Amino acid sequence: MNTKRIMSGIIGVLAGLLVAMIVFTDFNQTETVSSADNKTNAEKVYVAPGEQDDYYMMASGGHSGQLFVYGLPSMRLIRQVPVFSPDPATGYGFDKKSKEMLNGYKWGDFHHPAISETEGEYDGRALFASDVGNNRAAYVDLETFHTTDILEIPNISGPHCAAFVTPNSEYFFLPTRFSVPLGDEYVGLDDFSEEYKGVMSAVKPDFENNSLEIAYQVMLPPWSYDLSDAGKGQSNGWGFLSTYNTEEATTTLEINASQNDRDYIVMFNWEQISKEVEEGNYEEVNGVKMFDPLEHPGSVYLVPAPKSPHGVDVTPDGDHFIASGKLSPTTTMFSVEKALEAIENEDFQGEAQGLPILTYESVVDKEVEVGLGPLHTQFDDKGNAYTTLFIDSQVVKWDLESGKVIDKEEVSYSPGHLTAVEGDTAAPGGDWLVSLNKIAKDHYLSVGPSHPESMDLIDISGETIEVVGSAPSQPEPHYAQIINADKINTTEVYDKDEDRENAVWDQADTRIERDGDEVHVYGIAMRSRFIFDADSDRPDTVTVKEGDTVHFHITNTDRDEDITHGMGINGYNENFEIQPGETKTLTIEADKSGSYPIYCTNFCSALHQEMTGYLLVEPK
Ligand code: RUQ
Ligand code: CUA
Repeated sequence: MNTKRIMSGIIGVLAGLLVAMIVFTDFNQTETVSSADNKTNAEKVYVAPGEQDDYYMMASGGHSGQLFVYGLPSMRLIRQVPVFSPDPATGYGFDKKSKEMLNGYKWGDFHHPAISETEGEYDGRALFASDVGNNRAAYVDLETFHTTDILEIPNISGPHCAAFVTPNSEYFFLPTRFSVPLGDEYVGLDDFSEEYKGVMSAVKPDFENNSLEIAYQVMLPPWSYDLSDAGKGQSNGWGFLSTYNTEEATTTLEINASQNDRDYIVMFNWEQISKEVEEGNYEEVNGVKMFDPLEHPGSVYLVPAPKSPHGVDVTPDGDHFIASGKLSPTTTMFSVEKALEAIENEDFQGEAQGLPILTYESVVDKEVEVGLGPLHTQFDDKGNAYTTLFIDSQVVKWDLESGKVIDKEEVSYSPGHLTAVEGDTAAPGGDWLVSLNKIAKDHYLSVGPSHPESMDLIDISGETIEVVGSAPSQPEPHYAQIINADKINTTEVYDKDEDRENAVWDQADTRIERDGDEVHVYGIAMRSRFIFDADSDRPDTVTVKEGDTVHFHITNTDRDEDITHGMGINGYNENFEIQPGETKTLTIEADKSGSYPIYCTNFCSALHQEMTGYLLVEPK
């Protein structure tokens, strides 16, 4: 944007404010009306320089593999947090720890973030992520906004349904979109229905160590599992998954997976399954405890749902679950109470792949005619639901009690998910909602044949709903969660006293040690120099021999907020950042001789440009 535009933008906003002040000033009573209802749209979303947003929006970055953190209501992009893919700016995937975590993977496909919960509400401790591309789960620590653990999960194939967390973060579940033969074996597609399985994993977070482990897996029929949600309130202990391709088609799914009028919502009792697994009711597959609901019946049931349901969402009170049939004009609300009753009375209309199907009429509460292409639903604090209509390019507000549509708002265009303030918890907010749109078309300045995705900010505080802001987003916001900013407590500087390998705090302790052809550099980065060996004439130079392996263990000894240093090695294709008080290790093979400048890549002081050194590699 050029200065002229910025100026005219600012003038526009100021003019808007002025008009608003005049319009909303009641001159008779000389009192300014300041209620939120009367604010102009510009005022509602304006966060002045230096002021902070009320909410964090944590948005999945789809096939970028990363997490995007926005502030709301300003929609400013605050941070990109690398999760499943390398990130050269921060050196994620370059330094030892993150390189080991990524384990050679070049990309990930991050679909649905899940913030950890306590008693059904976000607690701001961690965010869990799932990778549809390479079957992984990640732990993002919300104190540092760093990915602290990545778990590679065997036996699964595209955990799209994930992640969804249980109300007290006992587990999060990763059901899969694709089915594959159990145990990663080759089996031809002619044997699909018998030999392929859709496996769901239960992952247990460890909040002490910021890490993850697989608790067990559940073997499900060879269908595609699409979205899921955990029960709460009276449905606590249960999970709900949507399915498609219950036809078990193995080719041209576009046609073949849309034959049946009904697919299913899978209800599974995770509390019971966890107990059964504890009692030893499992088989081991690839080192993981695999639970088979056919061998141990009574924990998995099917609920018929209209044609190819996509989203399934549990209401804040936990009394209902809502399935949106992407190929039907309705969204269907089911009663948890009726479902539990049907299970109790064995009120089944049949079975599929050995699993009992509850009688539709016994479980359905109502079918709501929301519009075309309903995908996902969120909630507010006033008993309303909000559903995206992919085909109609709208968000619809409807009343949970009566099922009546209250308002519809156009969005640009083709919304997939939507996210309201804490809108999937037991205690939703009720002021903002963001529609995460798949197509932007003409919405922003053109950048060629492919455009960014778009997000529309919707004010839901009144009776009717209104788009009041918009921002482009990077590929691809599958889902996002909005959390109250005061629930996030970040660390500003890494703890100096924590027990940490290879940290050097005292300049006198900096040194370069050689062990055969392994060289260890115990160094410091500080404003505005590198110290690799304080005793040397040139403390900022590292001299090694061609063929050596060099380990740079660097501690950033600056303990002031936001003084991050980077260390790039010119011509060696390496760069990583070290945040205040942090220690990181970078290992390189010194396989080419020559003189290579080292420089700080993160602007850190007036003498940042002077923060340099050399890596000298003597020829063999
Ligand atoms: S899905 S657009 Cu990957 Cu979340 Cu519904
Ligand atoms: Cu350190 Cu720039």
